[in-house]
Amino acid sequence: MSEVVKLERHDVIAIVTVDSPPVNALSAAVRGGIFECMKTAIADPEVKAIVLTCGGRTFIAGADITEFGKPPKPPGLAEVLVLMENSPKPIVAAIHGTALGGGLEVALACHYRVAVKEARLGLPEVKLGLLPGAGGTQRLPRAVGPELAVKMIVGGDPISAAEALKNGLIEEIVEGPASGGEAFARKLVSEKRPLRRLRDDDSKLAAAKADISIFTNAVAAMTKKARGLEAPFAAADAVRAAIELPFDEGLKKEREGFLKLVSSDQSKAQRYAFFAEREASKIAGVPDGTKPRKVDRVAIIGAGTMGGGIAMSFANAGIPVTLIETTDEALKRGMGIMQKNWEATAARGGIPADAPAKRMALIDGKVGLENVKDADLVIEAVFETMAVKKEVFGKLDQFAKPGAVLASNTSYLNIDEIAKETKRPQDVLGMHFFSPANVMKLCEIVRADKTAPDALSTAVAISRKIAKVPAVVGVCDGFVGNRMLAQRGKQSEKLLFEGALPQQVDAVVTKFGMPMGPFAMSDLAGLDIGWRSRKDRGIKSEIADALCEAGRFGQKTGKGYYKYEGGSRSPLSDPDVEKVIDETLQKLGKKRRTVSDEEILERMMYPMINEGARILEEGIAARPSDIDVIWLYGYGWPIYRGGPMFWADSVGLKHIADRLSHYAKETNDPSLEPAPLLKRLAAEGKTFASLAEKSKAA
Ligand code: 3H9
Repeated sequence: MSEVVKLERHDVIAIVTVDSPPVNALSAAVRGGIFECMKTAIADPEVKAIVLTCGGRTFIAGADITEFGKPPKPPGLAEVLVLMENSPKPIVAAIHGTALGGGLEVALACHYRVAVKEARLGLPEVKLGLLPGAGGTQRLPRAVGPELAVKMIVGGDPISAAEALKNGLIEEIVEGPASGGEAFARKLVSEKRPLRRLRDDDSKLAAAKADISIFTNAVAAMTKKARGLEAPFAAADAVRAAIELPFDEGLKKEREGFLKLVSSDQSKAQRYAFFAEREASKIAGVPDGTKPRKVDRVAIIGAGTMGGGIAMSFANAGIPVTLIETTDEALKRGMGIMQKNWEATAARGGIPADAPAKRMALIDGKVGLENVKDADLVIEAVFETMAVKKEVFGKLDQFAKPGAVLASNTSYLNIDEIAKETKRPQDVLGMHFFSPANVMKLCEIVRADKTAPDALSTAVAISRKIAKVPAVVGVCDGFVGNRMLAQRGKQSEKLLFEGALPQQVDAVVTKFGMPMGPFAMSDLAGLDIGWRSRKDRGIKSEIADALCEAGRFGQKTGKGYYKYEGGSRSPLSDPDVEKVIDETLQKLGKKRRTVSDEEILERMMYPMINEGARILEEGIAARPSDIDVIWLYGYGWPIYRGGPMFWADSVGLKHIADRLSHYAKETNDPSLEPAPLLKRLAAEGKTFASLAEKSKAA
């Protein structure tokens, strides 16, 4: 018996219950508790079978991630699992919630597994830059065959109890975990069923042993999107060892792989991102115990690209939506696009065949703003100009029910100003979704001057409910993400005037791990938008202007900074663009110089980090990790680099500050001078992470 693991005996059945909130992670205390309880139950002559189950909301959710990188404490998980697998009495894992990582590995070392129908089972270690390190890569292929094992281990996504049953990962679906586990254990005893040790059962490996392409094809399919990541490949190697080596040797290979990854920079960054994401949903400055308001129905204003994508996100989570447009025609168009999108996903097997109809049934299309009246949350996604937004919020004030949260999906406008159009500024905030809104995970939640704490926590809670990652930010032009991106945009444009080509800049940025470079991104967004806005404001950007004057508006015209052939979206370098650049520079009397890749990388990243420092100083973001979350989930920052502020710490703030000063002088751009916060941290030899430690201590 221990604080977190208890042993009870119901005549011949011993029940071992782990109860270590919040997620029963395998801390040293939990490992020790399981070890002692199992030893006692095995030694008890009255006990004929043992059930391992968990209290609280879930079965064991894995190793305790906070212990990684610290000196190991006994007993090791491997030692606990050897004791369990070698038990002469059958052990049944009874699963509810999520059996993940080390949690599923514990279950795999049991002789039998049962689960409730809502349970999910998986080995998500790759998402933390790791591989399963307690036998998962050796036992799971023996339980379900190498193809599904590769999908689960290299891909990292869990499977449902139904899929686990179909593939032999569990024996039965039960009603309640403890009662179902106990009933199953009694059946084992009365039927005198033999012990099933996965380590001794190679039957499901036979096909891949005869033809390794079964394994290699599965790996190729799962690593297609693993660019730059180490863990998926190392995890695949460990599964290969299950097929090619005896169990104990495979286990050794797995251990070596795990130890290498656990100390790698990539895994450190990915573990940081895991906690940063969770930290971001804790709102700084909101009193403990603030309860979110109830949200049973959402109204979305505007059925365009953003509004439609946001509506889909809510319907995907089963939340009813009133989708509002100004005309029947616009509404019909928006609804048609959503239906088509869902049908395409269903055709690819991404959602069940009946899901599109079910989700469409959750969306009630209406014409007229008065239809917001039943909504608990209203999200405005209309044209991005202040005048239009103000008009909409003025009307919302008349029609929305008291206490409804009123959100704007603006990507840069001032929410304080928008809130003034209502008599209830305490209910107004920003919810900035990213395009395509049904895919991108980030939601910047903009806290305005008068936003009430419970309105803010409603927006955070509902974002999590629709599987988005919320990050709370303050009011400023472009909020956190776009404000930082603007600094990169400024530099990328300047680099063209100095001698770099779009393809060179983009190659450096994508090699770093971003999904797209700034010029390919501009081509995707359309160059004409900026061109028109520059004309309105009387501003010039000679190269971009020349491209637009030549009808090169980006992907939509098949030409922009690149050319696109045969309707393809793949950018191809275009000598004509180089010509436009050369001619423009000649006109301006400028000479091209060779710009190194190193300079490009520094000028793409450091000014963004500098802006991040200003954002922290102004309190627009509460924590450096919130900025990282924004970049990870809104802009495709490579997860294995943790986020811009985390990455900056690894580069060294002094180096970054020095280089910024250098470029400020070299390019005659005082805006590149290091921000006071960056300067101070650099001078003190500190990191951005040190700020988070300080705010936690406060
Ligand atoms: C592993 O197992 C390696 C082995 O193969 C090898 C061993 C040798 N550890 O997400 P939530 C905290 S690697 C420590 O908000 P939900 C989390 O930080 C591990 N803490 O809840 C949060 O704390 P706070 C493989 C953990 O209901 C609180 O629990 N396993 C861990 O939305 C609630 O979390 C995984 O990768 C942990 N393992 O989702 C699973 N897990 O309240 C990781 C959670 O202070 N976990 N916490 O912010 C998850 O995916 C989700 O947490 C889960 C619950 C689905 C379980």
